Amino acid sequence: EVSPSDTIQVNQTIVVEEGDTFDGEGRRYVANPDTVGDGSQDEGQDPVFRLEDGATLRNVVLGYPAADGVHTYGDALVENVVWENIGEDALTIKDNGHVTVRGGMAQNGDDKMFQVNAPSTFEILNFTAKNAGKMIRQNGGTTFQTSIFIEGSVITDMDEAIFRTDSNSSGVTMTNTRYSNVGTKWYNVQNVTENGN
Ligand code: DGU
Ligand code: CA
Ligand code: CA
Ligand code: CA
Repeated sequence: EVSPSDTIQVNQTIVVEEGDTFDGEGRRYVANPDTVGDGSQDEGQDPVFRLEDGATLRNVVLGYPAADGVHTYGDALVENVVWENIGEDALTIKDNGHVTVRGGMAQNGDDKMFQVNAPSTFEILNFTAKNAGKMIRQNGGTTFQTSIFIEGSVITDMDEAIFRTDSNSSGVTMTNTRYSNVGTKWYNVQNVTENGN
């Protein structure tokens, strides 16, 4: 049985090893601000979770402070994960891979929600994204290719954009998604496909 008091303070990044699954069973995880990160806009905070290639993270609530959120190294599945208060950012693609975020919600980010720092396919399915600077940002000045797929999601209150990139080769396909108040929506994105939004 999981009760609302099940909040776990993380003193050191939790590493989900290659091919492994971490199931939080609905528990809330918060960063120790002194050792992991205080969830401010300071760069260089540690993530709460680090997902190695082929790892799955599911049924986790990331509470305040969420430090640098979740880092992925390769293929990853992030399922039914809720960010109650985004830290420096919510999730970063740190190494090449196919990353899927399915179900769950993220809200209240001062700047970025999802940060893409490596060539990737990034699928966001049945997700709720609320109140941030931008939902997805490919690392500024980078020209690698990332292919974004957003489907069956709800996106509200982005100051700047849903997706911002500086890469001419990156693109987004958004399908059956509801959105409002998302700024420029596609900020410098050269390849956009939309269906049923
Ligand atoms: O160029 O790489 O904000 O991963 C500066 C840095 C910066 C990253 C990014 C992130 O863009 O630290 O959080
Ligand atoms: Ca950052
Ligand atoms: Ca925050
Ligand atoms: Ca970051």
